[in-house]
Amino acid sequence: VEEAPPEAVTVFRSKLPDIDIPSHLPLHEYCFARAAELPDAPCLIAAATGRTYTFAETRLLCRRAAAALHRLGVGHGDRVMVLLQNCVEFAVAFFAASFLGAVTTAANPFCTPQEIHKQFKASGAKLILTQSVYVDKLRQHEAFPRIDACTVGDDTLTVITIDDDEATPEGCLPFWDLIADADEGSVPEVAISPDDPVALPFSSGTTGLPKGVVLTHRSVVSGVAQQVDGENPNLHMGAGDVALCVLPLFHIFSLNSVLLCAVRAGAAVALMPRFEMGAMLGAIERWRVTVAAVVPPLVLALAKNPFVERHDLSSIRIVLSGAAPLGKELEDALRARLPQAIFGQGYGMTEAGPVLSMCPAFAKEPTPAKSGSCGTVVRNAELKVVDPDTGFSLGRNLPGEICIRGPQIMKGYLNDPEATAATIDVEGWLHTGDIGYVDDDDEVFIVDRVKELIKFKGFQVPPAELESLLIAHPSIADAAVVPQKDDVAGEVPVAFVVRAADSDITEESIKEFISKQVVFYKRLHKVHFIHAIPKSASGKILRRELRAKLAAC
Ligand code: 4UU
Repeated sequence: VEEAPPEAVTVFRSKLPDIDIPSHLPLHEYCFARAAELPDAPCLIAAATGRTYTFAETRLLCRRAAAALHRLGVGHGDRVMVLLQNCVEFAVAFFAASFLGAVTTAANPFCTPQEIHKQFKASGAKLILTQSVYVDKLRQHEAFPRIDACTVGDDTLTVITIDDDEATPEGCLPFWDLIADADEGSVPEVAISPDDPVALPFSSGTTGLPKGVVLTHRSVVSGVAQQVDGENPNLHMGAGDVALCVLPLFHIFSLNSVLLCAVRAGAAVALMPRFEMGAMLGAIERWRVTVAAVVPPLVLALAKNPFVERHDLSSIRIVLSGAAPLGKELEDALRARLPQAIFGQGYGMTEAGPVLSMCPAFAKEPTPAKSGSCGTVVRNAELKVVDPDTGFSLGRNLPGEICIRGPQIMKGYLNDPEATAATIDVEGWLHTGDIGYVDDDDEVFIVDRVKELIKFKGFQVPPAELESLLIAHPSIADAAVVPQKDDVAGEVPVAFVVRAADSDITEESIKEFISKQVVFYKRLHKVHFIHAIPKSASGKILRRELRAKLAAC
């Protein structure tokens, strides 16, 4: 892509002044900076049981977990895999790894053994923290190393389980026993550079298979600071606030904008292992949740579900929706139902740090945002909109590809300089693959997505992953997967398949073939048989043509 001459670039910036970001600090130090002032304030709340850990207790737990991991051989630069639903142990392990200069890669525990193994292998993790019910997945797949409770670093796999002692599967180590035995004084002094990685979420970005997204201490500290730091924070949270943590922590939205932002701001985090309407409404009421991060299907539930009327949700003052487009009607319906709350959107991307823009009405000194807008660009960052064909910068109200630059963006993709260079250009701009514009009031509107990514309820479904599974089937000659609009999920993946010569494979058997190999949200909703997949001269799938075909049928 050719770059526009610098003088022709329209750069959009936040109206909020830039702030000093203490990006020299390691993430754990930055997040727990207020723990000393608020030792007895609640930090982590297990919403189902009510078990609460204060800031002092949480920090101590994290230090103990770091000591335990250190004793097992986890050190600077090592990768720890977390395979858990939201729980106290997830948060503790994340910070524990940070204390050691180690890196957390979290995956959805509902993923299939083969999906988990791919991430495990690509990340180079030597230790997995999980729950006993998921240990079988690690045994089912022959490619995982043998589970053995020895120190990390050799060719066996160390698995820690969070269940009660008696439930610990053979060969695994019980998390809480390790904590009980650990001495927080034995955490080594680790010299952590701001450029050291701390988190390794997986994302397919604009094209291809899921890749490890290298997020450094500097990028995560900057990303959190852009939201909750400064005299007039963009996302105003503090002591006394309770943030609802129902979105999965293995996804960057919840990890960053809920857990890390809340801890940094001195707010409590109410952890729920999964989304279940009754339990969520009960938790909001019981813990007097003030800040709720949600995805569009949850907005739909809150706006339409009759149970909502039976609960006192008056404590909510902020509802932040993100991870997928939200219709204006739904937004207005939720506003009518929760009139006391400020409702708005954040626009994020795993690689972008993650927040590009955030509703300005969430700020300490709020300014209004329009229905349907994704808010304004975060401070200490630059946003531009470029013509996807020419790369030239566009002015206001003109839709184009959104690009972002700043200290919060990823360092790059793990072991993939080519994919990194295709996403972050030589001038440091990260290309999102989203089409949007900035209006006269600096508000960002997302109107389309030019990248391959499909989003099912905000979950990533990378078409390339499904296509590679499909073409591995002997009865399939070629395949392409594209999104189809869906009222509940936003989008669902559907496949176009070219049968192999003489094959009469059915739609049902293809769907089943895929379901066995992937987590529920990547399942195919429809298979269309065609004679050839439309491709460009260079062999790229013409996805736009296929999407148009879908829209027509
Ligand atoms: C239309 O979805 C995310 C991160 C979301 C996020 C994070 C912190 C939202 C608010 C917040 O505070 O990351 P990924 O990597 O899973 O998916 C990124 C893609 C975007 O490129 C865009 O296509 O998800 C889509 N997306 C949205 N689309 C994300 N947010 C929005 C949005 N409207 N508000």
